[in-house]
Amino acid sequence: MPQPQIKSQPQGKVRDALVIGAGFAGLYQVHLLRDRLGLDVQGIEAGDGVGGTWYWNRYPGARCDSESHNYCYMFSEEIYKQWTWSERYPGHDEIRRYINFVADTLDLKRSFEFSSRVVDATYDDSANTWTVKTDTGEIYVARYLITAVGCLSTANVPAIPGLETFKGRWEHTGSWPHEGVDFRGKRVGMIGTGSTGIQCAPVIAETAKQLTVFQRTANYSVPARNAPLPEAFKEKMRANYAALRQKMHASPGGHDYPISERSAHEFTPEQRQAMYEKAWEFGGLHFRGTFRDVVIDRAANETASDFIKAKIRSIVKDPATADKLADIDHGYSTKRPPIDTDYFETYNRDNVSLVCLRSDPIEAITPSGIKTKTGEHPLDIIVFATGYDAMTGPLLKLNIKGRNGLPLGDIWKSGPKSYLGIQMHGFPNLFTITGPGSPSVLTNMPVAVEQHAEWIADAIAHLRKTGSARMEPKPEAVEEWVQSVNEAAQATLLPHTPHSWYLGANIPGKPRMFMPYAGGMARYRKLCAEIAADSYRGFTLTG
Ligand code: NA7
Repeated sequence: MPQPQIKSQPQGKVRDALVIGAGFAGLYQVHLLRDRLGLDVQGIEAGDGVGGTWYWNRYPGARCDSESHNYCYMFSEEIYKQWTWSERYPGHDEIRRYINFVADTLDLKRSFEFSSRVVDATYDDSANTWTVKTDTGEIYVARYLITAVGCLSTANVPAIPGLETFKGRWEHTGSWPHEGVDFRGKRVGMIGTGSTGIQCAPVIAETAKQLTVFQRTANYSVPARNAPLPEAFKEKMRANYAALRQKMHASPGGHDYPISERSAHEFTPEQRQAMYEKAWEFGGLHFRGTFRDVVIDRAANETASDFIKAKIRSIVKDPATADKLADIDHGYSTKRPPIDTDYFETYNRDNVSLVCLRSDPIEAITPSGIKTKTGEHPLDIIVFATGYDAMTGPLLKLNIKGRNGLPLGDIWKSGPKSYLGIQMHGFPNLFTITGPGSPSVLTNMPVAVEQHAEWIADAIAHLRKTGSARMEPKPEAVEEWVQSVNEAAQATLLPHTPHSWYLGANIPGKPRMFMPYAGGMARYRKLCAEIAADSYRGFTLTG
C-alpha cells in the first residue's frame, strides 16, 4: 500500500516515529521500528546514556529484585547467550553494562538524542502528527509517538517544611549522583522503608558514623540470598533458553519460578511453617509463590504475614526496635514486597537506630537535621528513599496534549484511563509502553516491555499495510478496560491496602485508583493477541 504522507510543512525535524526513553523499553522499540519495520525513528533520552530507570538508580545497594536470568531481553537467543550475569540478582552497574551491551550490539545509540528531556508533546489533528519539543530546543514531528518512560522514574521528594534550610547534603535515591556519596564519618538520616530503603540501609550503615531510619509504614521483607551464580547454573540457563522463555511467558508474573497450585488452607500449621521456612531459606520473590492464595485470600495471607513478623522478632535483638519493625498494618505482598540483604540484621548494629513516624512524626527539617515530635535528630546527610509518583507521573510530566489540545492530565483527573494500558481515546497514534492499566509493575519488567513493544510494532505495521493513518481506542473500549482493571484488582487483596503506590496513595492529592492490571501477564498477553487478531477490536483505525 502507498504510505500515508505527512501533508503539511511542519516546523521541526520530521521522522516516522518518536520514542521517548532509552531504557529496556525504548531501546527495544527503536530496534523493532527501525530494524524490522524500516522506519525513520528518533529516540529521545534525558540521561546522557542508555539505561532508563537504571541510569538514575545508582544508590548504595541498588539491585534488581528479579533474578538476573529472568531480568533481561528474551527476544533474541543470540543476545541471551552472549551475556553472562555474575550474581543471582543483577546490581545496578551490571544492569547498565548489560543494557549498553545490547544497545551496542544492535547499534541503537545512533538513533537517540541524549541529554534531552521532552517538555511538550502535542497532537496536530489536521496533519495527524505529533510535535515533540525538548529542553534543548529541538522540535521533532512524527506520525507515531511511543512513550517508554518507565513506571518509577519520577522521584517523590516529600514537601517537608524546612528542607531548603538544611545545611547538610540531601539526595533522592532515584537520581543518585554518579560519583556516589561518601558516608564515612557522617550522621545519615534515611526516610522511607520501601524496596529502596530496605536495600540502601545495610550498605549505608557499613560506612556511616550513624544511620537513623525514619519509618512511616513498617514493611515486610524476605532475604534475597544473593550470591555469585555457579557456572553450572549459567550453562543450564543458556542451554534451556527456549524452555525458559516459554515458562516466563506462561507465568502471571513473567518469572520462571512456579507458583504453587495448593492453598495455604490445605496444610496444617506445622506443615505451613516448614514450607515457609524452606521458602525463606531459598529467598527472593519466590516466597509469594509458596501458596496460590497468599495474595487473594486474607486468612492465607495472614499465615505468610505472621511468619515474617515472627522472623523479624527473631532477628532484631532490641525488643522495642523489633516491635516497631514488626508492627505492620497490611498483609504481606499487598504492597510491593521487598527482598533484602541483612536489612533486619542492620538494626542490631550500634550505629543504627529507628524512628517510628506513626508515633513520632516529622515536624520539620531544620538547618542541622530532622525534627520529630519528640526532638531533633542532628544529621549531615538526608537520604530520601521516598519512592516515586508511580506510573502516571512520568507520562504527565511530558505535557501531552491530544486532539483539540486536550491535556492528558484532564482526562486522567480522577485516575488514569486507557485501553490495555497502551492507548488513550483522543490521543491517536500515541502508544504508552507499560502504561497504567497494563501489568507493568506487577510483573518482571523486561517481559512486559517486550510484549508491549512487539504489539505496538505489529500495530504500526498493520496500519501501514492497510493504509490507515490513525489508531485510537473507542471510548467504550476504554471504559470496559478500566472496569476489567478494577475487577482484576478486586479479585486480589492488593487494592485493600490504602497507603500503596499501586493506588497512587503515596502522593498527596493524587487520585486514588488501582493502576496496574492484576490479571497476570500471561492472560494479558493472550488478550492483546486476540484483540489484534480480531482486527484490533476496540480500536478505531481510520484512513
Ligand atoms: P516506595 O515503595 O514507594 O517506598 C517509599 C517509602 O518512603 C515508603 O516507606 C513510604 O512510606 C516512605 N515515604 C514516602 N513519603 C514519605 C513521607 N512524606 N514521609 C515519610 N515517609 C515517606 O518506593 P521505593 O523506592 O522503595 O520502591 C519503588 C519501587 O522501585 C519498588 O517497588 C521496586 O519496584 C523498585 P509509606 O509506605 O508510603 O507509608
